[in-house]
Amino acid sequence: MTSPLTLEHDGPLAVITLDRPDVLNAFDEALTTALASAVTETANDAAIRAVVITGAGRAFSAGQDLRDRALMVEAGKDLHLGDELRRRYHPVIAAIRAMRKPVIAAVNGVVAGAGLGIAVACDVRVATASATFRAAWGRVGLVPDAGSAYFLPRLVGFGRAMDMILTGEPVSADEALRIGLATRVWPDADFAREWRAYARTLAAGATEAFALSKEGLSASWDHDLAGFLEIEAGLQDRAGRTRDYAEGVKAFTAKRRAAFEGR
Ligand code: T3D
Repeated sequence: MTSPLTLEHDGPLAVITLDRPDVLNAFDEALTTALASAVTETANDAAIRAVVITGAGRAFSAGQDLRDRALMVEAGKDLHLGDELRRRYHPVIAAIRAMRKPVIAAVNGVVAGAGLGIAVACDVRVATASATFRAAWGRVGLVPDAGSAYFLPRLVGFGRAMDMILTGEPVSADEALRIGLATRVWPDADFAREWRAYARTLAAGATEAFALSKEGLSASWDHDLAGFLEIEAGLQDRAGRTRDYAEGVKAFTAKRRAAFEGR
């Protein structure tokens, strides 16, 4: 059986490409299993210092494979979608958030449903100019899932997130950039080159400081200012003891570019 995704190593960068282009990279059982395993593998590989998730063809992902679900509905199966989420999607979301290296969603086309959930769980989203972001759940009678009701309002605000969810209308890449859903948009012809250059730069960065930064930003959601400032002090303590900090200050005084090892 062919794999529903590819995992490429480009030096310290790992590129996970969802690869079911005929169905816009919709998630069936095999794809969610393969994605969970690719995310875990890259998380555990110390040589990997940044991870890109993207899609083959004209979509990032159209979310859950609805053909699978239609077959189950037609067969009169008792559906337990909560269990499906717990078993197949939640481990992927948790692993992306726990990943101690930047995870970049390179949104190469349409992204919808649980595909949007995966994209908004990533640390940053970069998009091709023709990409569209769709909170498609309402149109099939579901609620936002794969963590999207958690991350989407934090990225774009409650009202904008609700508008996307209630209407299901596509949000263009330019609009996504304007509202903070994407942070960079490049023309379609340049997209593959640009996201790779961007991701390689992140992969050559101060990886441990990036991990601590991710920890700090995530913790800021759950603490008051006093509690958070204490967390910040602890994180900076740890960053200040890394080899990269020593290299960073030496490079600064020598007026040269720092050569970070990621630790
Ligand atoms: O476990 C659980 O069930 C948990 C629940 C998870 C939540 C979800 O993710 S629910 C699914 C949410 N996603 C959607 O509702 C999106 C469904 N797709 C669309 O609305 C449209 O395909 C798009 C707007 C994304 C793109 O439209 P368009 O016109 O560019 O392409 P298309 O012709 O609709 O799609 C191309 C092919 O991909 C087509 O197959 P065909 O006719 O060429 O053989 C289409 O059926 C297939 N496809 C698209 N999305 C899905 C899909 N096949 C299976 N599942 C899909 N989600």
